[in-house]
Amino acid sequence: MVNSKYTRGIQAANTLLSLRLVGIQNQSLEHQLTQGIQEDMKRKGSDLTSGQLALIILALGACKNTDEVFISDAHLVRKLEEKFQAEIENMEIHNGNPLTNYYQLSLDVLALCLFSGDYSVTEIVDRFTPDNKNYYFGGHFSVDTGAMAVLALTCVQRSITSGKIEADEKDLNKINHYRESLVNKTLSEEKDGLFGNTYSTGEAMQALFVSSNYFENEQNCQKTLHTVLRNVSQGAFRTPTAAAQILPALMGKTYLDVNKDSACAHSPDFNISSDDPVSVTPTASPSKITVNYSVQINKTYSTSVTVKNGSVFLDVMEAAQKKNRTLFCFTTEESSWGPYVTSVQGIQANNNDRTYWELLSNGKSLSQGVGSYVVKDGDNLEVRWAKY
Ligand code: CBY
Repeated sequence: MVNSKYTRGIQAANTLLSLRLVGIQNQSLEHQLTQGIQEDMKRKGSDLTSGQLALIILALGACKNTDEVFISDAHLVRKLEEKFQAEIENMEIHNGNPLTNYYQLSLDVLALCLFSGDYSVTEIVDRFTPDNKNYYFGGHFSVDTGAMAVLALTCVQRSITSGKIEADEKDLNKINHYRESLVNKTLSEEKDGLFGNTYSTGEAMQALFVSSNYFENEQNCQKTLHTVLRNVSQGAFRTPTAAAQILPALMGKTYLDVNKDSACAHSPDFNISSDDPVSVTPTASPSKITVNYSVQINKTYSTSVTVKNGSVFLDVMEAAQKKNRTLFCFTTEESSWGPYVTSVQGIQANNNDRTYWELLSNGKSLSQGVGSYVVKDGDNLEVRWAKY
């Protein structure tokens, strides 16, 4: 994160939030990241999604610093209230589907809650019931989404109990019940110490810190730490966003610590090592590899391409596109996790219809995007027109 060149866009917000929460003090980097965020805001204007704006507020407002002036001068909280409202309106028109997703709606509620924005508790009680379809992708519970909702609901619950906002006893009870239910769903996704997969575990840990006693058990704690640290050494958290999303949990912090009155943490002993993680690419392997690539809509269109060893999924898509533009053309959009495939053969993913292009290898859905998944010789790669 510290050495990364990604000091712009939403990656910068993720990074800044994480560094501030764990108390890594590096003024020139913080300055660079703040600048990057502000430039991105200017460039995108009102095109920022609600969750992106929420993340920016959390990052800029984290741990008592001078960027707070910018938050109020630029009326960021009021703008977020409007974007949150637009999400709700979209759900009303489009069969309960928000403009973005529930991970972002949860970030919205969290930021509004922590930065004294206006939101309706009744609205939240209506929208965040644990059986809401937006917690599920393809019928499967999204741990990232559930965890972010637990953090948001915990903040709201604390605001009610401390008297910061008013609410019915009934609503408070419901919120507590939702938290409990979402925590149980998260716990039931535990495997080998991870919750969901490698990349949702950091957020699940945060949710469990604030809403369960799971990690008070030393064995549970050791198991999760052991697996996460093994993944770290295998390079799983090489991308800045992946690193930013696991670090707070490893340091025992949560996004709810963002508006503690004092600076969040002082970690003078924090040792920033600039060593590269162990390389995962085997050394003695051919310099070129061949993989199968197919696009599945109703029909399957297949080809075979040869790429350099160490190539990622995106390189394969580009090679296939070069061979046959009609069948294999595609477009991408930048996301904090790298490129996101928005269309193939001109067919566009659409949140209102819950459609997207799913990535698979050998029939298994991937847990990394096209810019990170390193392909192996003989892989059967597929992009499939799917519903979530
Ligand atoms: N962030 C967001 O808005 C994204 C929220 C998130 C829950 C996110 C995972 C979690 C996170 N920490 O950010 C999410 N993914 C969502 C909501 C979605 C849906 C996007 C559409 C929408 N309604 O907003 C959707 C379509 C279900 C989806 N993710 C698809 C995919 C696939 C992308 C393929 C493509 N077309 O490019 C893919 C690759 C799964 C697949 N096999 O097809 C995918 N997601 C993955 C792997 C991931 C993980 C990325 C991990 C990594 N190392 O790259 C993820 C962390 C994330 C990003 N998705 Co989605 C989940 C995980 O595996 N733990 C807020 C914003 C401000 O930044």
